[in-house]
Formats: sequence, C-alpha cells, structure tokens
Amino acid sequence: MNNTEVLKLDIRQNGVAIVELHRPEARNALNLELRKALAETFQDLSTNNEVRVIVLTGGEKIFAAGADVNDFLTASTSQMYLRHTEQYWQSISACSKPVIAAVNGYALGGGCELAMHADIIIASENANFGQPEVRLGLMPGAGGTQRLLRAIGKYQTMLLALTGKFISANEAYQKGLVSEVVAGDATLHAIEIAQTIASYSSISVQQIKEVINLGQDMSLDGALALERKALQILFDTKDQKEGARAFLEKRTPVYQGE
Ligand code: CO8
Repeated sequence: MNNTEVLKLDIRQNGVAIVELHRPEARNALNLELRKALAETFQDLSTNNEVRVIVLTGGEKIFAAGADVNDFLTASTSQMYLRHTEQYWQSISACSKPVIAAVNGYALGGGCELAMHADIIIASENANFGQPEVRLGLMPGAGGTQRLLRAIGKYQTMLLALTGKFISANEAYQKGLVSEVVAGDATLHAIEIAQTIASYSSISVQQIKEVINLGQDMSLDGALALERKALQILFDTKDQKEGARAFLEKRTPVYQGE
C-alpha cells in the first residue's frame, strides 16, 4: 500500500487513514489511473486492522473536478461498457469502515459522486457542489441521479442535474448533502471527527454504518428488524461489556474491536 503519483496515503497511529487525490494539474479529475489507485487503496484499507476510519480529501484547493473529460473524447459505448468502472466505485461503497469526505473547493460531476460515496461529508465554506455533466451532453453515471436523489430529494436533484448549476457549501448543507460546514480546512475537521469515531468500538461503529446504509433502501419494518438484530449481535462483544463497565466505573473505556 504505497503512495502513488496520483494518490497520497497517510496511515496514522490512532487508526485514521487519510487518502488524498493528487492530480493538481488537472484539478484532481478522476482519470482511470486515479480511479484504479483509489479502488486498490480502499480494498487494502478495508482489510487493514490498523485502520478504523478513512478520511478522503482532495487537499486544500479542490476536491475533484469530475471524470477526466479526456477519457470521453473518443470512447464508444462498448469501450465505456468494457471499462466496467463500477468495480472501482464498489470498492469504496463496500468499505465496512466509516469514510469521511473532506471537501475544500469544487466537488463536481464524478467528484460530487465520489464525495457521496462517503458516510459523512465535511465541507469548507469555499466548497462548491454540482452535477454539470448535462453541459457536456452527458449525464451523471456514478450515483449523481440516485445517491443525490436519496440525499436531497427529487426536486432539488432535478434542478441540479438538469441545469448543471453549482451550489455553495451552505446551500448544500441546507439541502442535506453536507454534514457540516467549517470555516477553515475541511480536512483538519474531518480528521478530528475521524479520531473521535476511531476511539469507539470498531464493531459497533461498523454495525451502525451497515444498518444505516442497508436500511435506507429497505421497508421500515425490515430495516427496524435489521437494527434490532445488529444491536443484539453487539451483546456478544467484549467491547459492549467494556463500554457498560467503564461507564459504571466512571472511566474511559478501552476498546479492542472484539
Ligand atoms: N477533466 C479533465 N481536465 C480537467 C477537468 C476535467 N474534469 N477539470 C479541469 N481540468 C483541467 C483543465 O482542462 C485545465 O487544464 P490545462 O491547464 O491543461 O488547460 C486544468 O485542469 C485547470 O482547469 P481550469 O483552468 O478550468 O481551472 P479553474 O480553477 O479555472 O476551474 C473548474 C476549475 C471549475 C473545476 C473547471 O476546471 C471545470 O469546470 N472543470 C470541469 C468540471 C466538469 O464539467 N466536470 C464533470 C465532468 S463529466 C463527469 O464527471 C461524468 C461522471 C460520470 C461517471 C463518473 C466517472 C468518474
């Protein structure tokens, strides 16, 4: 699991991994090389026991300007199909550990879709979100019509996807696309949140993530049953007993992830 030219990786002792897109000359446009590097990195982080929470950032200036338009110049339908780029996205969406997107600057097109693969989105005040594919004779293809729909509803999604307009971090927050807007660098704040989450039992954290994500597309009764079962499973963990004991003994719990 090494740094590549287009992706930087920093794994910290406290269980937080920071994944940084690094194509500044192309505004972090997601070419195939970057998407493959992202997929491989997320696969490795998913199975790395030292990592409990992942922060995904584009650095201080921009999150990502979308798919690399150069990849679209001559591509045919069958070439696009045979790229099977869904495999790259799946390694991010299937990650069992919480992913926090830290958005400074633009998150556009595939960049906005990448942010929506995260579980929490922290944006700096200067961030902008949008699905401008329609301006290029295209449409979103990695969740911009579906994840956005589930996040902000039909009428807001239609407006963004059909006009290609950009919205500010504060507008995105008001619509429910962003978890928190911060005055400074979104990455620093995302790392603070990641540290808090990493200090909890990784089993309970992963169960919470799984139930929220699965439950969102289930019937309420099914999702409530899933929630009850996941809660019951936690009663067989050492961490659950440690959490209860530590509370009663008025001390900080020491979780083992077991
Ligand atoms: N693809 C390729 N190159 C790009 C992209 C991009 N998406 N965005 C910027 N660049 C390049 C520019 O061509 C320019 O290159 P050069 O220096 O060689 O001329 C360099 O980055 C700097 O760009 P700007 O001068 O435009 O920089 P600004 O800071 O003035 O503007 C913006 C930044 C606002 C981000 C602007 O570059 C922009 O609007 N970019 C395009 C945004 C866009 O239309 N995105 C949607 C792309 S389509 C898409 O995402 C489809 C998703 C489908 C599925 C998901 C796949 C990942």
